[in-house]
Amino acid sequence: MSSSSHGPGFSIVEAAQAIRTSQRLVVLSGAGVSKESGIPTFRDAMDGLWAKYNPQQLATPGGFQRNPKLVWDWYSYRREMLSGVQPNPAHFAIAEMEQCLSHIVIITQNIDGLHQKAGSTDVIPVHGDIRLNKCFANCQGDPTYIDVEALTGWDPESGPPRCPHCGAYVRPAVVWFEEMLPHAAIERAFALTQAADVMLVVGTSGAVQPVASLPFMAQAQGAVIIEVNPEMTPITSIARWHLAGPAGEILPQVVAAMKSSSTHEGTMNAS
Ligand code: BV8
Repeated sequence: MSSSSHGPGFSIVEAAQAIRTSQRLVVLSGAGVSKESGIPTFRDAMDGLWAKYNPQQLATPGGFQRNPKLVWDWYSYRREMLSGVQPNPAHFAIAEMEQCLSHIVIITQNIDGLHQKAGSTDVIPVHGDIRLNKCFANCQGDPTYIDVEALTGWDPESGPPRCPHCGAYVRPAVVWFEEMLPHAAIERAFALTQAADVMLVVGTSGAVQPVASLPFMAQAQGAVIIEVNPEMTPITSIARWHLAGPAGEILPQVVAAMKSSSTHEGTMNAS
């Protein structure tokens, strides 16, 4: 086990080797993986216009019911910020890992869809997707997605539209605080965590439950934890390697090391 004088090791080559030889790799990502795409993290999003509100007031069912237009406008503001945003090298590096590994799954807390946009094919968005909307009452089943572009006679300035089926408010298809996570998504995330041999944790402060428990559940059943984050977090203490730096710089180096060692191994086997 490599560990520098101050706890977990910083060894891109060793971490890359652990990922390359993994059998059941799970990636867990948070807002930090999208930071270098220019998306403020969940708490940053409170800059400027929204500085006076607490996100945990806005991102709750009660907050929406108390002031549907305010919350709808906050999501419209965040959607506008997202409209021109592209995946960054961190997303692309994670997508590229699929070329070396057949069994990589990404559990993401992010609602921006950038892992999918970067080409990752097995992504579990456990907190939903800001690009989608649904009926607040889920009147046709959970979730009842609503295409607001197809709604006629709705003035976006007036706040959220009404569900064409039942008349309840339409809302962003994201998971708010005090809401259960989508059952199938979180069940699969728990099952993959229990089976993982390596968990790569990228850009999360580990503050929000139940997702924040996943690295600890993985480690408890024997998985090797690798953390990529410029800061230390509660997860750092259980990480075999804490690769301290921006994911957009670190992860391309990890993928390069994975490729060079597999090429090297291939050459060795060939000789
Ligand atoms: C639930 C979608 C059951 C919406 C989000 C009291 C104690 C403990 C728990 C609770 C409690 N009271 C309530 C709870 C449960 C609550 C919770 O955990 N609260 C916390 C705040 C205490 N959780 C819930 O309510 C969940 N549901 O538990 O259901 C239940 C039912 C009824 C009643 C109670 C419980 C639902 C949680 C989902 C909330 N929805 N998002 C939206 O976005 O609008 S959460 C949102 O915030 C994100 O999705 C994400 O999950 C979270 C932010 O976390 P991160 O992604 O980690 O981002 P953060 O900004 O914190 O950190 C960024 C990291 O990146 C940092 O570490 C930084 O260093 C790093 N970084 C920066 N730059 C880079 C980088 N890393 C790499 N590269 C870089 N360049």
